[in-house]
Amino acid sequence: MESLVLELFKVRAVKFGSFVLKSGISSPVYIDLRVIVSHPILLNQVSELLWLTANNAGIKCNSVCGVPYTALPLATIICSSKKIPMLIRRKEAKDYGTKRLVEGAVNPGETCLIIEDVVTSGSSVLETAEVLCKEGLKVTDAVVLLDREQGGKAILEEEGIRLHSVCTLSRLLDILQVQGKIDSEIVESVKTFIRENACPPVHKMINGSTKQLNYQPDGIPAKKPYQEISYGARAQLPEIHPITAQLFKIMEKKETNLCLAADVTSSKELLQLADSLGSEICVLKTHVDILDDFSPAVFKELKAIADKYEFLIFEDRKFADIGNTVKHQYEGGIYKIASWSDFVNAHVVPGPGVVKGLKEVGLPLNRGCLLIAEMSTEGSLATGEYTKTAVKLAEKHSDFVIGFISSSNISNRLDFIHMTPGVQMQTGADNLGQQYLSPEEVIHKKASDIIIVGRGILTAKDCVEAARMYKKAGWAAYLNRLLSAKG
Ligand code: S5P
Repeated sequence: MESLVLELFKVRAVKFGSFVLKSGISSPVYIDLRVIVSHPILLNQVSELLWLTANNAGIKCNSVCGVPYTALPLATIICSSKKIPMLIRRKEAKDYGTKRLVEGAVNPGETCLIIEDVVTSGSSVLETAEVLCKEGLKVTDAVVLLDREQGGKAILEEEGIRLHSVCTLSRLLDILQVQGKIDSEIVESVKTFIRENACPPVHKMINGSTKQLNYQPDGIPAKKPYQEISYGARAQLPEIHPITAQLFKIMEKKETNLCLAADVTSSKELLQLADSLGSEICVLKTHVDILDDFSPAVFKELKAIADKYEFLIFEDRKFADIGNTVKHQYEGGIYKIASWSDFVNAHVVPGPGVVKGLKEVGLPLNRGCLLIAEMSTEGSLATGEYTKTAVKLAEKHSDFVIGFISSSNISNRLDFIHMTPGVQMQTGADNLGQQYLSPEEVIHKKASDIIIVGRGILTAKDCVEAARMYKKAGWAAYLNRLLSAKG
């Protein structure tokens, strides 16, 4: 056990320090066992220990299923070396074909053992058990490499699943302290964190009705309020999307949270604007279909200007069709948006299909997408449940969705970015339903991250001067927000 723990520490699968989790909570320990796939000896050792733990507990099973994704290779090694049939749980059913949620030979009535890397609240094990049970399988036991001792064992027990762990977090801390890798102060801070963040019991019946789930998807209960940290710190969040990380870094470096809505109809004007306002902005938003003289060369040039001044390009295409159609609209046609736009946006009115379609094109290109959760216009229907559904959809697809178009902060997840249109110094409205709030209101009061400004800059006598003013106002509002958060 000691050698295993030391090895996990050495490969940085367990880290100590200050880590802001997606939920906004600051944790003194960070466990990421995904890294072990790069260490084949360790991978085999972990698989062997998981199996040994199952044997010592006298578990009998007909098949083994690893909780996706980290435990998949572990289950594969166990099944291959011990000659046991494996089952693979899909995270999402395929859109076509068999639509199966479990791959492999499912024989109803048989018992399947679940393998997991880390258990916090037990929610991932429960989700997998739920899917297996729906297929008629029995799940009585789960084996985990590391139990964080935050209540997962008791929660699973309540659902009739015994949890066996190779190692617990307190054992791991003891070993590392004895071996001189961490001091007593770290041990105490981690133990306090674990105590204070124990998960409340879950009332979810895997074989029957579902009562209310009162834990967060990442297993950390949302006890503590939203934590305010800088754009720069958010760029460093674990598992943040590369586009969001890049954007936060640009914002911090250039001290700007201004996105220019470059709503002009000539390419020449677009390029001139990009060149003269490039140093004031973090994002340039386009509506490619309002250009009278579009040509692919223009966007090559725009990309070069974006690189020169360090800003991202956001095509405000507002996709809103079935997955198959938006895929073509994003990738093809005359505009070939995916080839030049760092991120795009989509309405959620068609449901998850629109995100899945865009993702098929955008994910391999490392692009991102904002979901339109609220709109700035009078009488907008994007409110209440609609907005909440957009947030849930974003959480489910956070490998591609980077945040929201919204009038305020609608998700506590610090890795999501909020961009707000309808911003002018002079609050009010235009004659077509657009409504305006001030940068201070949007960034400080409503805790959004980026102001999107079009006519406030474009119709000014001096666009550069106006952009500087909005940049300054947006940044001052952000500093005010950080200050108020400090108390
Ligand atoms: O709800 C919205 C969403 C967007 S993306 N309201 C908006 O106004 N927008 C866009 O923001 C709109 O398409 C336009 O490009 C920009 C606002 O422009 P302005 O001239 O009113 O500042």
